[in-house]
Amino acid sequence: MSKKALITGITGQDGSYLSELLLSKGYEVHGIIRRTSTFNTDRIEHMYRDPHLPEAKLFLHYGDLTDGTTLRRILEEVEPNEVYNLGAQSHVRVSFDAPEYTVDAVGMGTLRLLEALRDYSDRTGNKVRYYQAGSSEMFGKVQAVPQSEVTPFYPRSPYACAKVYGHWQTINYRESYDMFACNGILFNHESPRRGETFVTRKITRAIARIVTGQQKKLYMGNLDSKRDWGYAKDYVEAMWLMLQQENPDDYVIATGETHSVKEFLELAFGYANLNWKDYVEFDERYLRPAEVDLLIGDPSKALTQLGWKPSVNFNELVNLMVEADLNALNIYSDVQKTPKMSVEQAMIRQEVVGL
Ligand code: NDP
Ligand code: GDR
Repeated sequence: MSKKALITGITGQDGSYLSELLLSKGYEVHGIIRRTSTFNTDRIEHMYRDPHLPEAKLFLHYGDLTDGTTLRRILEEVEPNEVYNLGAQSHVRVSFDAPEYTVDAVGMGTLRLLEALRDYSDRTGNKVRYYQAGSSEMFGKVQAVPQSEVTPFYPRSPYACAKVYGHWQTINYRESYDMFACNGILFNHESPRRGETFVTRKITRAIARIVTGQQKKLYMGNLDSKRDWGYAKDYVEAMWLMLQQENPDDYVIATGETHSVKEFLELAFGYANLNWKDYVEFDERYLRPAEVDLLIGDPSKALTQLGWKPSVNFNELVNLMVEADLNALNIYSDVQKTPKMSVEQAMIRQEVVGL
C-alpha cells in the first residue's frame, strides 16, 4: 500500500513541488484547495489525472484553514500517514493590510489542524506525521547572525507573529500528545513558480516584460534588506526528510549565504544585459511598517542530521528564474500577450476544479 500525504496549500509554490516529489516517491497525494472565482490550480494541473482512472494519484478536496469542520472531514476521508501544513496568507506586506485574516489562516489555522489531527489519532489510533511550515520571518529583528534553531524569535509583522504561534503550538502538541510534529524554519526560497508579488519573481518577471516591450519601469520598496535565498525544489525535499526521521524535531533550512535586494537586481538585470538603475523606481507603497533587515541561516543541523544540502546557489537561482520568465514570454504570440491555453489544458482545468 502506498503512503498517503495530505497537503494544505497544494496550489502554492511549495505545494506543487512537494506534490511532484511525493508522487515520484510513490505516494498518493491529497491536497486541500479553496473555492475561488478564478482558477488557482495552474501549478498542479500537469500532475492531475482523471480520478476515475486507476493511475490517478493526486486528489483534491475543497476546504480552508479557517474552516475546522472541513479539515476534520477531509482527515477522516483521506486517512493520511503524513500531513504537510503549507497553507497560508504568506505575503508579509499584505499581512499588515489584512492582519486578522492572516492570523486566522496562519495561526488559528495551524491550531485547527493540530486539534483535528489529535482527535483523529485518538479515535482511530492512527499515528500521523505532521510538518509545520515555519519561516525565517520569525527571527525578525536581528538578535544574532547567522540564525539557527536556538536563536530567539522577534517577529516584525502580523504574518510572522502568527507563524511564531504556529511554531510553538506545534511543539506543544508534540510534547503534550506525543505527536510526531516537526517545525521547518525555512528561509526564503524561490523558483519560476514563485508568486508574482514576491520580490524575486517581481523582478525576473519585470525583466522579461521590459525585454519584450511590455513594461517600462519597475516600482519597488526597500532595496537594502538582505535575504538568504534558496531554491524551492531543494527546500521541499527537506520537509519530506524531516518526516522520515526516527524522532520529530525542528530544523533551519537555508543556504548560509545572504544577499541584498539590490544585489538580486544587479545580477538579474545583468543576465538580460540591462542596467537595473535605468528601470527601477522607488514607490513607498512597497515599504513595510516594520522591516526585517538581515536574514542569514545556519543550516548545520539539517546538513548533519537530515543529510540535506542545497543544490542551487544564488547565481544559479537568479539565472534560472530570469531564463524561465524570458522563455515563458517567448511562447506567446506577438499579437496576443496573454498565454494561450490548449484545449487539453482547459479540459484538465475543468476536471481539477470539478463540480
Ligand atoms: P504560496 O503563497 O505560494 O502558497 C500559499 C498556499 O496556501 C496556496 O495554495 C494558497 O491557496 C493556500 N492558502 C491561502 N490561504 C489559505 C487558507 N485560508 N486555507 C487554506 N489554504 C490557504 O506560499 P509558498 O508555497 O511560498 O509557501 C508555503 C508555506 O511555507 C506557507 O505557509 C509560507 O508561509 C511558508 N514559507 C514560505 C517561504 C518561502 O520563501 N516561500 C519561507 C518560509 C515559510 P490559493 O492558491 O487558493 O491562494
Ligand atoms: P519576504 O519576501 O517578506 O522575505 O517573505 P518578499 O519577497 O516579499 O520581500 C523580500 C524583501 O524585499 C523587499 N522589497 C520588496 N518586496 C516585495 N514583495 N515587493 C517589492 O516591490 C519590494 N521592494 C523591496 C521587502 O521589503 C523585503 O525586505 C517571504 C514570504 O515567502 C514569506 O511567506 C516567507 O515566510 C519568507 O519569505 C521567509
